[in-house]
Parts: sequence; structure tokens; C-alpha cells
Amino acid sequence: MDPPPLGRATLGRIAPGLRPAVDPRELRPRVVHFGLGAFHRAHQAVYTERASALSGEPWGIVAVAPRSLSVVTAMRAQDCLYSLTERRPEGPATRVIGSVTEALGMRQDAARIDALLASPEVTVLTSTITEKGHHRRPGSGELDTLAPEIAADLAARETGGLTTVVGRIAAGLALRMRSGGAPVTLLSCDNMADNGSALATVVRGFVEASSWPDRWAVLDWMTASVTFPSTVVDRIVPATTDPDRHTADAALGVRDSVPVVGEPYRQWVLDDSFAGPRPPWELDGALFVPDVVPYQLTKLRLLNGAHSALAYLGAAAGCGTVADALATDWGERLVRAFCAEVGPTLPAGGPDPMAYADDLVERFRNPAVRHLLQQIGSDGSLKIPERWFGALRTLRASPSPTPVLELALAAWANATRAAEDGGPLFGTTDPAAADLANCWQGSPSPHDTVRRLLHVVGAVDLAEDDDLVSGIAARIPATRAGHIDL
Ligand code: CS2
Repeated sequence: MDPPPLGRATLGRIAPGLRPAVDPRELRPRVVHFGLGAFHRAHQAVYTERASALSGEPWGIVAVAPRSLSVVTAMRAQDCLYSLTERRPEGPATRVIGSVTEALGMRQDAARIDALLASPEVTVLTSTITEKGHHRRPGSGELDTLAPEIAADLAARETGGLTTVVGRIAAGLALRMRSGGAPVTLLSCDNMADNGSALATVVRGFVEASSWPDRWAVLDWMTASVTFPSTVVDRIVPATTDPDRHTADAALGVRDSVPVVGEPYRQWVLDDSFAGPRPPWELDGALFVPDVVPYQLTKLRLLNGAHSALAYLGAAAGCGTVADALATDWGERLVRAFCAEVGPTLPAGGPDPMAYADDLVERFRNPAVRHLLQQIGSDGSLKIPERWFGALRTLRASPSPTPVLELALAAWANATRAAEDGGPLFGTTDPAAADLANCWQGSPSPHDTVRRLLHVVGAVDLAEDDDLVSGIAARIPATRAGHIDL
């Protein structure tokens, strides 16, 4: 017989130690989150649950799904309860998380979202919208007002018509100003350098490009009353699979249709610049610091940077997961060589790069995590500028040799080719896939292709660095053969 579905009514069937740390009915809607994906549910929602449990303060999260209504329906059917399974090397550990109090569809529930964004009780907005969701012009941090979705949102007459989170947040802030203007903090939880400013720039860009008569007043109010702290979020959260669902159901004795999984490790470092009250996340280990930059660049350049390198090199070598790549004779050497090359570009004040590399090797090696290289390699045109180009520019300017970054770029370049069926070579998706694949058409040489690829991702300066382009082009054949020589 099928187990009954997870929900408030079935909590009593679950072993007490696996039940939520808070009673969701006692929480208030005080945080609104945009992006109801697995990462949010395995990271910020966990910190928030524990912060409420440990402080007794009622910090509930209203989670908004920008697109997928199926997750909203599934969450509602379970009273917004879901489980997290930590994939520990010694075996999985599942428990139910109770910090999400409402799940909303961004367009379908526009009126409720309007009310929440205007409410002084809501003092923190968080977002996980990925690099893609920022709609920046390639090679610039500015909002791409000509991107079709942004242009449509700028023309929208009602908040229910908005499809981008950038437009939705901007419109929400305008409503908030018009209804009293209580200070609010916007917290970007995406893997981008200076993610607070990145979000602030596109949201301000939207307000500026709008035709709202009070847009300048909104911008002035934002300067005075809205902060955008930078944050470093860290937890490896692979996509949930059917075996994960079985694991969760077996541990709970009830059926969870929206479980998430993650590695045991998690970290959150935040700029201590909040406009108003916030959950006491430090009670659960979050670190509030005056300057997140050293932590942020270390995490982005070493963890995410090495991840992307493993994704493209590993795919070409026939590996499916990060742990598979680490099990080859080159995987660990690649991670260490990558960190050794990039480490000198990191500002002082963060973790030691070599000790960080030791931890990465251990985290990446965890065979229980099963993190697909295809997931990491997707959206490369937006990820690699964030992860690789900052370090590459610093090293080229010093000047220092960059053989590992060139190898990684060669593997990425190789992965941008179209497969025989016209799709991406290793199943990775990318909004610029067609433009990238085009760079291989009618190109006189690999050198020319690499130059064109770098142009597509907005790195004009790197595209014109002949030495670098030659170094990358020369490494393509070896990466293509899965022959990784470090
Ligand atoms: C990964 C990240 O999918 C990816 O691109 O590099 O999601 C990574 O797992 C997290 O940032 C770890 O904190």
C-alpha cells in the first residue's frame, strides 16, 4: 500500500526526530523568497527554520515560484512541508523542514505578492534566480532592457503580467514606497561576484527604464531605505531523482512529492548591512562579516570555478558525476592545480586556498552526492565569466601563466559544439547555445572559433588576447580526446 502524503495531518506518523524544528502555524510571513528551487529549500529555508526554532521568533518564508506552477501545487498539497535528505558518506539522513509557510505562483498570485511586498511585517526579500534571471547585457552588469522578457515587463500594465523576477521586485518596491515605504533588505543568494550590487543594478535599471511617473522618487527611496547585502551561499544540491524520493519516503513513512537532497556541508556568509529586522541566522552558524568579498571570491573562483572545469573536462572524458571525475587519475590533480593557479588572485582575509582545496577534494569525492556534470555545465555562457574571467584577467595582467584555465576554457569551447542531432554535445543547456554553436560554422581555424566564442560571452578583451586564444585553441584536441595532461 502507498504511504499517505506528507502534510500537517500526517506529521504524527513521522519519527519525532525527523519532524520540523518549528510549527509552521506559529510562523508569520516575514521573508519573501523568489525562486522556489531545490537550492533555496536545502539552504536558506534550513537556516531560517533553525533560526526561528532557536530564537522563538516567528520567521516564516513565503516562497514564490517565478515559472513552475507544479512545485507550487505540490508544496500546497503538503501544507508547504517537504523533506531534506543529507547525503552523508555513511548513509542518508532525512528530516522535514517547516519554515515555508506559503507557496505562490508569481503571476497567478500577484495580488497576494503585492500585499506582502508592501507589508512592513515583511523585512527581507531573498532570491535565487541564477545568473540567467538577472538579464544582464553580456560583458556588462547592466540590465538588458532590450531582452524580450524585460521589454515585455517594462510594458506590462499589471503586476500579474510580470514574468521576470527583476521586474516583479522592482514593481514590488515601488508599491512598498507608495504604501508607507518601510525599509527592506534584498538578499541575493546567487553565485555571482558582488551579488548584492549585481541585483541592485538590474533592479534599479528596471525602475529607471520604467515609465512610472514616480520612478525617480522610487530610486531615491531605494537609496535611503533598501539595502542589497552581498552573500556567499554554499551547499552542493544535486537535482532530486526517483531513488531520492524512495529514500525520503522510506525514512519518513509518508510520501513526499517535493523532497530535496544536499551534501552535509553548508555555509552562509553575509554582509552585515540590513535595512531592518532579519532572522537571527547566526544562531545556526551563518557568518555576518563587514566584508564578504574575500569569502565570495574564494568560493566562486575555487569551488564554482573548479566545478565548471570538472564539468567540461569530465564530460569529454565520459564521466557522469563530479565524484566520477574525482575518481579518475586526473580529477584530484585538476582541482588542486586549478586552486594553485587561481589562489594568488584572491584577496587576503578569506580562507587559505590550499586548505580550501583539501576540503573541496573531500566534498567533491563524496560518492553519495551524485552531482551531475551536465547540471553544472549548463548555462556556461553565464557562469564562466563569473567563475573564471576575473581570475584570468588578474593573472594575464600580472603576467602569470594560465595553463589550467586555458585547459578548462578549451574543454568549455569543445562542449559548445552542436551534437549530430543539433542539440548540445554533452546535454548541457545554455541560452546562448545557438550563437555558441554557430562559432564553429565556417570558421577558418580553432583560433578563430575561440575568439568568436569569447566575443559571444562578452569577453572582448580576452578575445583580442592572441596569446591566450592560441593557448586555448592548442588545448582543444587533448580535451576532446579526454586526455587530460596537467
Ligand atoms: C554548481 C553550484 O551547478 C553549479 O553550477 O557549481 O550549484 C554549486 O554546487 C554550489 O554553488 C555549491 O555551493
